[in-house]
Amino acid sequence: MRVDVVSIFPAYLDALQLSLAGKAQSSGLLTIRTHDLRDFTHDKHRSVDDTPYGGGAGMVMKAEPWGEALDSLASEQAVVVVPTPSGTPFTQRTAERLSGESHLLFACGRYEGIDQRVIDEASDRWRVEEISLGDFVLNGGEVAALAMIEAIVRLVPGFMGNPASLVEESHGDDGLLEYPVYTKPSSWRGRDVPPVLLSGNHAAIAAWRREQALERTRRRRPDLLG
Ligand code: 6GU
Repeated sequence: MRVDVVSIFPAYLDALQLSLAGKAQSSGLLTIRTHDLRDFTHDKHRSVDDTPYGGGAGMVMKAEPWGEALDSLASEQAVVVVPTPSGTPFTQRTAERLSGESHLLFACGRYEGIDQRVIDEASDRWRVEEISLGDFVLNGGEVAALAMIEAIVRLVPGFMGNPASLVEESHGDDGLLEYPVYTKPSSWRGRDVPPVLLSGNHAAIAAWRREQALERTRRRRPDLLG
């Protein structure tokens, strides 16, 4: 999989070169490249934003540098992902779907947004998805892109050292939150690990975990139970 990220703050994405994606990149499974939007400007001040037509607060990202960046970086198979709080919600299903793509291009704008014509023209040429991380506002798309890329690339076959750890996790196929987990010592500061986990009774352990997952989901995320 190839991942390109365009931003005026490409250093936000440096974390992608750490252990996680770093290893998958050396093995050739994944290529992540970051790009500075200002490298696609031609004026002396390398300007990327301007005041909004119609008035209002803040600045809007200019169409020209974005147009050149996409022309230069988007392959025919690319999915252009635009992180924005006005996008459709990012879920584990989104991550699963995008993990099957060969080329993702993240266009990170500031929160007032990118000139709509960039999105409209890109939609005529590539698959474009405007995606939100949730109902809160970040200063720009970079942190959102970082989170989405991590959620996506860990699902690329061969990426995880131990694929079994993908099987039972929150937001997996059973639609429940993850059950609580424990490790040694069996007693710590007067708190004991639930005895069933030490029983060796695998059916009882599975039943206990399912009940814990259900109870946790009922309390924290009743919306998931429908
Ligand atoms: Cl994807 N972008 C920004 N700027 N803010 C957000 C977001 C995305 N998701 C939640 N808040």
